[in-house]
Amino acid sequence: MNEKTREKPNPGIVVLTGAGISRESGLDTFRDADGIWSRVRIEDVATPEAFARDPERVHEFYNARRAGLAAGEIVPNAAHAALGRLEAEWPGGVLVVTQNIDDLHERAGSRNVLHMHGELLKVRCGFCDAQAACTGDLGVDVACPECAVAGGLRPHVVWFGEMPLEMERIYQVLEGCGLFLSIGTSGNVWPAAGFVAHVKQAGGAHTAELNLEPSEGAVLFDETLYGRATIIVPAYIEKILTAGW
Ligand code: BJW
Repeated sequence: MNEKTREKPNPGIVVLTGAGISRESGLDTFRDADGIWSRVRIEDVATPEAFARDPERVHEFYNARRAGLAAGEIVPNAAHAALGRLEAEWPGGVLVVTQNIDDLHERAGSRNVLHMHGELLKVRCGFCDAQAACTGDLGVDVACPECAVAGGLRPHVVWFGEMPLEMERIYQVLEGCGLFLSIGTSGNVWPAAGFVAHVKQAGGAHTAELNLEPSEGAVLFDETLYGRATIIVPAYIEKILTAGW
């Protein structure tokens, strides 16, 4: 533990996660060779323009992913469990800011989770802005459970060109944390890719990247650890809980 953390014994921990943490649970990443963007084009499924042009195509893409997640074949892995343990045992605050739209952090016991790119098991109505849980298929003929109008429901996810969720709160916790961990993200997508620089600018926290390989912003981290999330994350969390950083 460095001088800064000794002065402040129970600082908060912010953990940014990306698709790599869920890879060993059976969910595809986006930019790896076998990733989602190797099979479908971003412009066809992950922009508001794509949804306006061909909503059925976009629904089909998310319906398939939702069905997999809701069927229960996909379960949290040891990396998700380690973050649940960190929150339960660390004497300060722990916040998971995830880019993932799956619910594996919650299922592994994390309670403080912000889904900055939304949640696959929720829908949002474009007419009345209501949100609702959703485990089934969406289509253009499905009516909103709140306003009863059909045709306005969309997956509650953040597409390219849209504002990620909870940004004000995220920047606030980044500025006050003692440790910033980035796990399983390639650092290609903004604003998440800029979090490590933001933390450093704010001045205090130790920063660590845990990933299969160096991310785009790897050189910005104080510490880097490369390997499979199910191996390196539990080991790193064990170290934090016993000896700090
Ligand atoms: C393992 C592993 C194992 C594998 N163990 N690790 C030009 C320059 C800069 C920015 C822009 C630009 N033009 C446009 C922008 C902005 C744009 C952007 O970033 N574009 C870039 C592509 C250039 N961003 C946006 O539009 C965002 N909105 C925005 O910026 O609003 C304005 C704003 C500005 C400032 C403040 C606030 C607001 C919105 C982004 C929306 C992203 N949406 C998606 C899809 C929706 C959800 C879904 O369908 O699931 O979110 S895209 C996709 O990428 C998904 C992910 O959350 C996101 C990040 O991907 P992630 O998680 O990093 O996955 P991968 O696949 O990239 O990486 C996986 C990593 O895991 C790899 O490194 C592997 O090695 C590793 N790995 N197996 C450990 N077993």
